[in-house]
Amino acid sequence: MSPDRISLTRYLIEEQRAGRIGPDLRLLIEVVARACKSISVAVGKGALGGVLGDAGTDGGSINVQGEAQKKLDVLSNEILLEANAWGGHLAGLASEEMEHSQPIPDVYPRGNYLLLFDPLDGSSNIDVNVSVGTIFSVLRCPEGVTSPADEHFLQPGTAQVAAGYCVYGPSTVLVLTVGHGTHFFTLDRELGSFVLTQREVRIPEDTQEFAINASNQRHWEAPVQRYVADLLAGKTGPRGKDFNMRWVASMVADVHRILTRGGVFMYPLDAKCVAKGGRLRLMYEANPMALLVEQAGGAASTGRGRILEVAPTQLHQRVPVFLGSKHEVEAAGRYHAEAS
Ligand code: AFP
Repeated sequence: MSPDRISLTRYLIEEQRAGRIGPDLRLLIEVVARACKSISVAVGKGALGGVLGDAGTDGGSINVQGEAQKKLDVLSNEILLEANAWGGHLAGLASEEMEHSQPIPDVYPRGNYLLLFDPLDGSSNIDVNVSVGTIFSVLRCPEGVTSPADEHFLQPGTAQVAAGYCVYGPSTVLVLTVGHGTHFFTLDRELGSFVLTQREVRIPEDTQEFAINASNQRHWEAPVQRYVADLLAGKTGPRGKDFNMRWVASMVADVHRILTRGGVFMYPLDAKCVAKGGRLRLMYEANPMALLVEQAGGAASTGRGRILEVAPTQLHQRVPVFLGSKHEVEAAGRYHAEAS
């Protein structure tokens, strides 16, 4: 590898040498990255891999979220569980695909970290060949806890020691923060290694692009109705500029676009999901994405407060999400404040 190409391994060794991460966290991130490479290969096979379509027998399989499980959801979850079991860096893990968290099996040594993940986010897009991804969040296992249970995972997003995602798109990109900036690592498929391709990503504070599932418009709360209506009013409206819209319906793809060129991503409360608290899960979707976005100079809000400061009460709880370009997220917050 030429001297100016910095691999993920070298980046993590340099972070450890600088005292910003310890050896166990370095190992954890390497193991997760290796698992993401395996998932990338499985996703990349598409129809040739025999892994498209719904999991389970003819009736399909429903996960703990009450959502249809895809074969790749199950495979990705298994890849992450197996990769992280034996290393001695983790005390336990939690997954969107598992009702409860799992302590590391007794046959292996346990470490001081907790790993939470959505093994394959955007899985409704798999069968139509649209980008999907893996999202992960790392917490410390509370002092003195040797066999962590669900309640030990219920820490606010500010407690995350690392967070990231891997987007399986035209290229496979691992996006990572260990609390010192957000960085992109692109998978070199020939060498099989992640290469640092963008250090210290910065999200523009202003944008003319928003992302929301507009089919829910009639279900939104009043402040969101007004906020989006003003975006749509464009140059002649109160915002005085035209806006563009994107909606991939894979959070990792939408967030990656925003980290790359700015924008605001919204999954607000709506009449369909208000009883559940929102659509997106706090612990392994909103929190890791919020840390990545804030580390890149953006903002991440529930509309009524900072996502990273939400005090979790349930492992799979959901929250409304507004994240991306700082000034636009703040604007959405003002519409909520005025309404209340
Ligand atoms: P799936 O993993 O079930 O496809 O859900 C993806 C997701 O959690 C998130 O990645 C998207 O932003 C959001 O749901 C899309 O929701 P809609 O399908 O309601 O647009």
